[in-house]
Amino acid sequence: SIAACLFDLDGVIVDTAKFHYNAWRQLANDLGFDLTHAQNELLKGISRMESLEIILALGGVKLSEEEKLQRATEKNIRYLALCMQMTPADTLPGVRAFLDELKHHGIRIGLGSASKNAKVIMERIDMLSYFDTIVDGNRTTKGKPDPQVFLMGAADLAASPAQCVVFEDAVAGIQSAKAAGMLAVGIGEKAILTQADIVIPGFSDFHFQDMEAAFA
Ligand code: B16
Ligand code: MG
Repeated sequence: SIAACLFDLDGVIVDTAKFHYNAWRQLANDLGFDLTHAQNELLKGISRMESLEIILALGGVKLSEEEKLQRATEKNIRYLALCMQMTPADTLPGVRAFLDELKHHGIRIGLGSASKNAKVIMERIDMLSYFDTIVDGNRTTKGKPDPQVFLMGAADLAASPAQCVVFEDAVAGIQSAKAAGMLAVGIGEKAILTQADIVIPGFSDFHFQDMEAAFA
């Protein structure tokens, strides 16, 4: 039976992807090229420095290690400024109600995010109190699709991988969950999240009973 649920942050609990895109696009523009929406899709769930490498490769730009750090810091300052405009109302539809249902059924709740900004964002949208553990980019040494982030979450919650359900919007995140031996719910489109056990468009029409039925 299901003992714990592990949630990705960006694209599952809150839509910070649009802020990442804004800030990465500004960085690309500063370097003389543009970043398309489709290119931005490649960055979902990928760590900050890995994302920067992908963007620089797309633009055919080479930077020194020092300049990479400088640009990544600038990007993060811009990103955080955009995030600070958020309020609890920016939590994605149905998320709070679903977490309430999990609590009611005694399911333990964890966050598994690649972001180093996870805590400050969760604070901003008033979500910290729901979570029994937070695994973020400050704790992990291997990014998604490596299973580390979700295995750490399961260990924190004293749940075996097979008892965990992961909610993820990124291909790399679904791969991470499956590599961890967990059940994976994709948030988004079936055609993209092909390795997920089930795919739902969001939490508006998804309840504890639906999860139980899917994994009975
Ligand atoms: P930061 P998630 C990921 O968050 C984002 O999807 C990804 O676009 C971002 O580059 C990564 O966090 C690192 O974020 O720059 O804030 O450390 O989807 O794993 O919650
Ligand atoms: Mg995500």
